[in-house]
Amino acid sequence: MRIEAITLRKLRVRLKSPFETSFGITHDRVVLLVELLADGVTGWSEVTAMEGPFFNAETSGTAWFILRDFLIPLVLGKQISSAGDIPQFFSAIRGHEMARAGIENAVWHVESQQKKMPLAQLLGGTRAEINCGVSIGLQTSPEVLLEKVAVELRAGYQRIKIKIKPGKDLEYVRAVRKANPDILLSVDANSAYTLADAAHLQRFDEFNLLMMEQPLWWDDIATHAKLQRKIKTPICLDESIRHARDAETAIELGAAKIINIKLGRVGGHSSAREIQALCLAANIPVWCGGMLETGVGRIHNIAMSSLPGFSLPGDVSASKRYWEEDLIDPPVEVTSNGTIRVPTNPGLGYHVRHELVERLTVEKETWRVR
Ligand code: OSB
Ligand code: MG
Repeated sequence: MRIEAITLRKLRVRLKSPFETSFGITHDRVVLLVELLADGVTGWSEVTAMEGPFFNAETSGTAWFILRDFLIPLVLGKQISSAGDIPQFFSAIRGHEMARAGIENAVWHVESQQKKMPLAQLLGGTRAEINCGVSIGLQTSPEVLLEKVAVELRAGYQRIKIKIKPGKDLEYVRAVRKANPDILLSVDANSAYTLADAAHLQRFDEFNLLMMEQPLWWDDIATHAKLQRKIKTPICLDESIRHARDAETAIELGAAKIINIKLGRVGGHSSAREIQALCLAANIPVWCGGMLETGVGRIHNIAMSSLPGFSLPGDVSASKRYWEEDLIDPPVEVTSNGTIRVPTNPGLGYHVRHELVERLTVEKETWRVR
């Protein structure tokens, strides 16, 4: 196929309610969408970088800049045989995984339509439905959190993950565990602690957690291995896994017993598959993380989650948890068993709502061949 045109859009979309993590509160999600035309077929993807560099180093602004000045010129007008070729075109670029994923994932969407296959199947997915959990932001009190947890459990979600930070941790987790002795429960610190907190983090051992996600520095692997030797709760790495080599290092060092794969954070479907294959061979369970994506990113996450080895419920939830109106039709829905059916029709299996996308667009630029 030949890449003929790429349109980048910046949207500002209001979340149904603000989402608070240890690194800040998100009210509006600034969303970058990639619309890529190849051989007359349009592919869509979402760049998952956030507005500020507080989760990882990328932002929607840096992604726009890197896409415009470096990534798009490397692929525009190029003839490629498969979406899996894209990482080679970007081999000279250091970092900026979320920006790269924006191009690669859109090309996967094109390829799945050309081949008249569901994207999940093209990627090697084997599951008919995926298991879903939810991520619940920091709350004002354990009582408020308990109510949120109850709502999600009633909806059928299979795993509850709660955000923690110093001062909003043990008490909150204790309350949730006491009210729900048997649920799959995990915590996510988004790098809010240091190794000096090891004794404190050890106290979470009593809650029988499925995992503790990224307790230490966003870019650290080695110190997580030191912490893992001091606590029983399995550590799951999120922020600090950027590619398969990071996953390999983490597994070798004993820094992660579980890995969260985020399609954007690792640079796209090819890299995600490498990490999935590596973890499957090493017997490390993986699951699909979320970045408060709109439907466009969410449906790529569903396809990825259908791969073997995604044995734990992911942070892939219904559109209506975050959005009044999602950018896709139909919206993503979750069954009462806490699963999402993997689409069986060609492509992503959902329709992008072009008019709604246009209405929410605050910036737009198109690059065409010639
Ligand atoms: O660390 O998993 C995270 C949201 C934004 C940035 C980082 C994270 C999250 C979430 C929400 O936990 C996951 C989702 O439901 O999209
Ligand atoms: Mg996380």
